[in-house]
Amino acid sequence: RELRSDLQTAAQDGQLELYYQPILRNPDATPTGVEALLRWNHPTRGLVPPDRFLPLAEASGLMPEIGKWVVQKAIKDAAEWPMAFGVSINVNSSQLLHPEFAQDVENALAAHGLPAEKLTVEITESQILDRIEDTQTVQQTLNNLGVRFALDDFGTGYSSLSYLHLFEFHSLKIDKSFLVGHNFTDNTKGLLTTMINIGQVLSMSVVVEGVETDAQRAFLRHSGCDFLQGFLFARPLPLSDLLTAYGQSD
Ligand code: G
Ligand code: G
Ligand code: MN
Ligand code: NA
Repeated sequence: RELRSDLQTAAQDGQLELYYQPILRNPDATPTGVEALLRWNHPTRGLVPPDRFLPLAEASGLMPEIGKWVVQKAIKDAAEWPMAFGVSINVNSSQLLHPEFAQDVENALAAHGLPAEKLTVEITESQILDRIEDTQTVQQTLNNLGVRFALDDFGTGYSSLSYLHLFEFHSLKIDKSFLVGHNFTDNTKGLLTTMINIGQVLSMSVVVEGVETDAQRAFLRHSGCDFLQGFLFARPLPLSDLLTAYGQSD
């Protein structure tokens, strides 16, 4: 209703913002990149999370425009910041399958001079269920440029494993639900070990998301996972805070 019509002007009025959450190498926790996470600074409601407004954007046909803004802003920021950080963006199927998506990405990389290898596109299993061939085609086009793909929220989809040989993923992001919101049991550890092994066997970089405790970090140290992401290390940060925290060190 009201929120939906507000969204129309949000992009033009500069109300959308990208937050960046560091992704760190395991085990030394050196930050090597960030994930871009969309936020809406609503003039009266404050910060609206993407889970609230992305479904509205989708329903009202605003997703292509918002998605294009995300692509351009993330690539611009990554080209300009002084750190050697790559950037990951989240993309849903309507964005990925939009006829201009690959060209928009290529244009933005060229316009800002960001090497394609610095960009990772995160897609979830549920987002590639419907149109496998079309998705493969876009992925191929972008892979050829050097852009990387990550399978996001791994472990939560219907048939996780079939995607691993149908698509070319550079990295596997193990969903935070394996760590967040419950005890860190032997079963959880077994599941994590198994999923990490799948990524290793298939020569993918494995990222474990949702690392919140020292016990989890200690377990992951010898697990074979390549990268860590979670509140234990850093929350999603506005660009200015990211630069303050990491901009001097590199
Ligand atoms: O940042 P947070 O945990 O609130 O994000 C909630 C969900 O919104 C996550 O699943 C994340 O992937 C998704 N999301 C965040 N930013 C974007 C974006 O720019 N585009 C799309 N399509 N999804 C996003
Ligand atoms: O679906 P996707 O993996 O893109 O969603 C990423 C979301 O996970 C972000 O919105 C971010 O805020 C959230 N997130 C990142 N690290 C943690 C964490 O350690 N704990 C919790 N609860 N959420 C996290
Ligand atoms: Mn993600
Ligand atoms: Na995820």
